[in-house]
Amino acid sequence: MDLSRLIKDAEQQHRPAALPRLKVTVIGAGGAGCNSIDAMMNMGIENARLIAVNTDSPHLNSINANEKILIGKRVTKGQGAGGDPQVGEDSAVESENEIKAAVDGNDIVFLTGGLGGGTGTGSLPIIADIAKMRGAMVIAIVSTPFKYEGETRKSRAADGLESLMAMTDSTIVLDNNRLIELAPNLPLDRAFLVMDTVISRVIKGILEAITTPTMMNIDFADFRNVMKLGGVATVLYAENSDPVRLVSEAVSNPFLDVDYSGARGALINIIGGPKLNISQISRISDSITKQLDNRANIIIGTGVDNSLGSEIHLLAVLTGISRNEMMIKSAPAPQVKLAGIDANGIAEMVR
Ligand SMILES: Nc1nc2c(ncn2[C@@H]2O[C@H](COP(=O)(O)OP(=O)(O)OP(=O)(O)O)[C@@H](O)[C@H]2O)c(=O)[nH]1
Ligand SMILES: [Mg+2]
Repeated sequence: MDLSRLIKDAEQQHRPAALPRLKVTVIGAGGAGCNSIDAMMNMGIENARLIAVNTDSPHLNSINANEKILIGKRVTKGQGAGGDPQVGEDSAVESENEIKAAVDGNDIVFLTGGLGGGTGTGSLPIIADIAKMRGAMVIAIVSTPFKYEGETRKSRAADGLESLMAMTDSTIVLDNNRLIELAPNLPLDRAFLVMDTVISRVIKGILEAITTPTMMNIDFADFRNVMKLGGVATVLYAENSDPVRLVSEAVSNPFLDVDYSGARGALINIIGGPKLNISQISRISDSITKQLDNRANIIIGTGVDNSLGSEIHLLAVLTGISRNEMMIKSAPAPQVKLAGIDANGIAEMVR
């Protein structure tokens, strides 16, 4: 059968479906969260309002955001939470009204921050609670500290993660330690920048998947189902022009050391240049879904970005991973040096 006529007609008739306009806000809390907001402002994220929240007034002044909220003015006097999550929590409670105003009327609120300090760790669960109470779907994307940062930060981060997971629809965890394995020679400031960029891309990728009319849109209701599975979520990400390499790069580099084959949901977003075709898309998505539980709820969104040429970007958010998988796979501290700085030096720098 000659399909050329049919394809020509179809191309002429192709109209991207009109999507309901979603109101989306991204809130970054604490030093790391505010730096990620700054990275998103640089990257340019459409369809979302970017808000920076901190107890640390000089840091808040130094970054770029659509809106800034200095929380806990009475509690911290603009001087930070000093690593105490209770102070972060009290600060969010003190500034409840400003937070309410920021999240009001939103369909989705993304929250981001680095767990292990005072402000982000303590305030994020409160902000999540406020956003949920006001009807938003709440997705957190947080990093967990480098092992070098010490046990205290690690246990603060673990407690913070528990509280946060109780308040969100989905909590995507990216482990800073994975950066050491992926790029062992990165200096610390660059490693944080990489993490800020990954966090920005994940949010941008999810947003594009649900708000930009493309070839295969992700329906908001489907998206909600995949994101509401509870447990832990993490991310596979790769950029390559060769589909086979793209997949192998992505599946070998999860941003959390978990056995993700038990993931009960996945949102797969594939963006390519104008030549991205159906057979490439189906090969890529099949290779990813093969790695997952066959009962997993999988949604696939694709899009064309003319600036990409032959490059393909693959983002997979894997949701509903049980916490047991996280404990089992938790690896011992890798014994590597970051750009000639020893472990104590890094712990010092981060403090
Ligand atoms: N992605 C990213 N992570 C960072 C950055 N700076 C620190 N972190 C990580 O985030 C954790 C929390 O640090 P901060 O965000 O500085 O802490 P905070 O929430 O501001 O808390 P206080 O300063 O105690 O009020 C650290 O333990 C690091 O693992 C950054 O610039 N980007
Ligand atoms: Mg701080």
